Amino acid sequence: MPIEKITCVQFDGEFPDFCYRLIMPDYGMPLIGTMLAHAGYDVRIYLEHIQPAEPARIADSDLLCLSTLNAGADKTFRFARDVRQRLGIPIVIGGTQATYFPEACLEHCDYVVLGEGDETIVELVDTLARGGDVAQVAGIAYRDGDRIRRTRPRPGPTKLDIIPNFDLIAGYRRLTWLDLLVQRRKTRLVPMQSSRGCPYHCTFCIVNTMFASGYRKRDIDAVVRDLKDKRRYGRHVMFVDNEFAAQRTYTKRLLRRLIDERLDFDFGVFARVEIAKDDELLDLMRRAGISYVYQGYESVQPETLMAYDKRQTLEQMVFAIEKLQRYGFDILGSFVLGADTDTLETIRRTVAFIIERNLASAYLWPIWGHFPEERAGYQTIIPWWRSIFRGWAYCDGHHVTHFPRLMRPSQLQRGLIDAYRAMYAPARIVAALRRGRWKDARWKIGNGWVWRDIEPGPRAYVAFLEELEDGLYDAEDRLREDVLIERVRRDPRWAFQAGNRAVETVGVSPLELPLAGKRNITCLPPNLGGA
Ligand code: B12
Ligand code: SF4
Repeated sequence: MPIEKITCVQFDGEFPDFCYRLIMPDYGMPLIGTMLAHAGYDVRIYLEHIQPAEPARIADSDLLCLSTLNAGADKTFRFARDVRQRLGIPIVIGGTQATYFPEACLEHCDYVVLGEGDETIVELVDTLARGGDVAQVAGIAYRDGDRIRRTRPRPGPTKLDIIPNFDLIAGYRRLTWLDLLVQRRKTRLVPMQSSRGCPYHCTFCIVNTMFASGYRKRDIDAVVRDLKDKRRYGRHVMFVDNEFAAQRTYTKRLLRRLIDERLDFDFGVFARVEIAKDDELLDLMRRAGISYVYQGYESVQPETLMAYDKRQTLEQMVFAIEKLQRYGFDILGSFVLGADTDTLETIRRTVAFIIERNLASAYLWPIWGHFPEERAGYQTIIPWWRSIFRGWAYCDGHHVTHFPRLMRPSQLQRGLIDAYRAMYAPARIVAALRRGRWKDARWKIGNGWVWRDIEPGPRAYVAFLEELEDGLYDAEDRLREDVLIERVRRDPRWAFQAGNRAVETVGVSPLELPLAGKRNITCLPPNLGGA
């Protein structure tokens, strides 16, 4: 089929999230668009929060490429359904949602690109354009009659040299303070990448299955060229690397180069607590312009840290916080709550820790348990019969989507709401100002503002959770799992059923997956076997 014009579209989640008042293109979609543009196609990219897709361009396209996280999936599917029905344009979906739930996507599109799509997308589109055999394209899934076929996996790229062209993004430009004010935006950030993947294997994190080819660094010249290219969009840059300093010798070389280049950026990075042991690294980070560090602390409870296989201790966390604060970094702490070892007391202790340690900001995520995460066998961190699935829109990191073992879902949900309120309370802002930490105060004001937009969703959801959990917990708020399993057997309506590649664990070849809905399970509970 002739392919000339390709339109790439990415929707936001259905509910407000922490990007709600942010202008920040994702790194993935523009990269995919750029690969296609380099291959000679006419590409336009629409990111919903920057500029919604223009109907005339959509109607004039030969192919649509969509990218979505879980939270935007329903919206993406509605759009894809509409385009298919009215215009019949072929559609490819890629990104996190597509990688883990290809069956769900293939109900609304023609091809799914699994995992890192940099090389796959060009090969797929070229193959379609010349009428070739898509079965030969590694790293995709597609419908073949009433079956879904996956082609052989494709390793992620080893060279990450391409500079994404942000000019392909409709309406994207450098914003002035006046623009931000008019659009009621908190700030704008430019994304950058210096590495992909992570050498660790935390059980709640998707990195090892999403970027399955392991930790890879980008050529330093490419990073510098990319930064110079992006300077025209602003000076606030976030490195989207999963772990910025996983190989410290490389990171130090990169930082020295950034210092030499005098690029005048303000950077933020994601980095583990180990960086605190290395003063030379911290000094270079400061001198290169890194002003804030997002650290995954995950839990203040040692058993939970062990269960997450985080490979860090509470003592290391405290050491890192003290050291990073001494160096003048703002710390954004991230915590994952609702593990089988967590109780209501864990939430209280987490909030106390955040306040006591004066973190500039913190993010509390309820476990999202439906990814097939475990290295061997793709087991989910939370078994499917303990999942709560009301729709993709709720899988956004703010709604509780599982039955915790030692507290009710509604208690966890309320605990999270109260925690955010406590963290961003006016008293905390005043306390930061009294300590002379203006930037700390600014984080709290900004995130407190966004939290006010986010809160109504999770708050309204509490009533749904209360109804759902009725009868499933004992007097001490412990989950009665046998009762839950019995109920799921009778009425699986709210249990997550869109499982896919974890079906491998029950012996179905991923190349011969039945269509979603027929045998869609993520793993088998011991006493549901064969049901
Ligand atoms: C950096 C980051 C952020 C930053 C920057 C976000 C941004 N706008 O860029 C911040 C901190 C602001 C953020 C915010 C949020 N994030 Co975030 N974030 C990440 C992180 C660490 C890296 C993302 C990244 O840029 N990777 C690098 C690029 C190159 O990879 P990529 O985007 O996946 O793209 C590749 C492939 O997916 C594929 N691909 C992607 N799209 C397409 C499209 C087509 C057609 C094709 C063929 C291929 C393809 O090819 C690309 C190149 O290989 C990921 C974790 C991860 N995935 O590793 C979480 C992650 C994406 N975030 C997550 C979440 C939940 C959020 C929030 C919703 C949290 C909240 N409630 O506020 C918000 C909102 C995000 C939004 N609206 O975009 C979740 C998503 C879960 C899910 N499956 O949906 C992740 C996976 C973390 C997690 N919990 O495990 N995030
Ligand atoms: S949580 Fe952080 S350290 Fe753990 S695997 Fe994910 S990116 Fe790596």
